Amino acid sequence: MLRSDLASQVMSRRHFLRTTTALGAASFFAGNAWRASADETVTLPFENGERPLVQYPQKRPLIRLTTRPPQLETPFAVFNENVITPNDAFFVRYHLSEVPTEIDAETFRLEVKGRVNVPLSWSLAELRTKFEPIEIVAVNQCSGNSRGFFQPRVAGGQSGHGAMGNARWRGVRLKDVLEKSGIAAGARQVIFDGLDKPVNEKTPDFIKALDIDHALDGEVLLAYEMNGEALPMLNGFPLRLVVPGFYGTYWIKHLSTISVVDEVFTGYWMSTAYRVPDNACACVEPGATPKKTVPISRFNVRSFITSLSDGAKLKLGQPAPVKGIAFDGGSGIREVLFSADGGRTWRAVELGNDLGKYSFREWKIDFTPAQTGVLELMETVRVNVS
Ligand SMILES: Nc1nc2c(c(=O)[nH]1)N[C@H]1C(S)=C(S)[C@@H](COP(=O)(O)O)O[C@H]1N2
Ligand SMILES: [Mo]
Repeated sequence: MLRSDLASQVMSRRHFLRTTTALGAASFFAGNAWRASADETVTLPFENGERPLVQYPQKRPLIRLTTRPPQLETPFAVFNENVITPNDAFFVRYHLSEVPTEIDAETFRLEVKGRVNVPLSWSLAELRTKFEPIEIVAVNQCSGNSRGFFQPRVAGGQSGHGAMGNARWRGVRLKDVLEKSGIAAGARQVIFDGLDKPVNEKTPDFIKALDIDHALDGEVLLAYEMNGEALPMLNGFPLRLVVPGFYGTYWIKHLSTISVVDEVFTGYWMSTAYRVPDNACACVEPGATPKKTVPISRFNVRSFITSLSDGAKLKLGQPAPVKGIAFDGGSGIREVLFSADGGRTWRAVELGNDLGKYSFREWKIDFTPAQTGVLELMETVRVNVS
């Protein structure tokens, strides 16, 4: 193996699916376990996983985790249907219960203030016409995605794998907007606030910060469109931050105020919540507590089998092509390997269209069960060397 190959071996945590092969049994595909039953509930495959399936404005029925604030999860079968997650199926996550339900796009303004030479405010029309429009396909994933599967269980929203989505975002560069104001000396971070509010004054407002260099890297967008349409209200209408490769917590919705500050911002949602172990894998042994933490940042590499659900029954000798998705924090997917025998043998999958290093990358592989019994399907991912 080449040295560069070794350096690129960032493997995802292996993802297991246990599948049974039986002679003559029926096949179940595409996330059957996640479908709504007649009484409008779905049961996610972990303890206390029963959830109502509820329809909100501009959304198809989604899996509801909480009511106030609304937290909705995408039914997993959606990820098998299209590499781009449709707007009406895209997950919804809020922290504060005063969520805007109506915003006048004509009078809306984005304010830019703090350590800038000229504080400015922009209408949506100005953002659309006075700046170069940029498009990027990028995954938005909540850091709590898949938490329901954690062993041991941990506190927080018990999501299945549906607190993620991949969309084509259109907007303007944060850099371009900041540069119109001019960054003043001593700037260290940029903080972002949206129009949603806490109901109780003791709850800290949801404000997030990025380092000044990150804010000026040209990749962070102020997005006004998602998949060719205005953002759905629940996904941040009329303007949201898009931070490619970074967890969704930074993707501030209904973004209304940008402030440049000369210190490291210490608000609750940066200094207490959304912190991860300060090491290369952002991980500790299950059940252990990290000694030192840092604000969460880029996605860890992940992959999913989307065409089969856990416990699916396959027919001996009958082709059951396996399909999935992989993504990471921006290195890009180089190779996905698939095993149908619990990791004893591996085959490289066929990667789908490359929609950019921040997008879901589809993959597929032919597979025909050749023996009866329980099969352990696994994938592992190699990302590009940066
Ligand atoms: N204004 C505002 N923006 C927010 C949040 C919030 O509570 N308020 N939550 C963040 C978190 S933690 C996530 S995971 C993403 C979810 O984006 P979505 O609701 O569009 O799927 O929004 C982010 N932006
Ligand atoms: Mo999140």
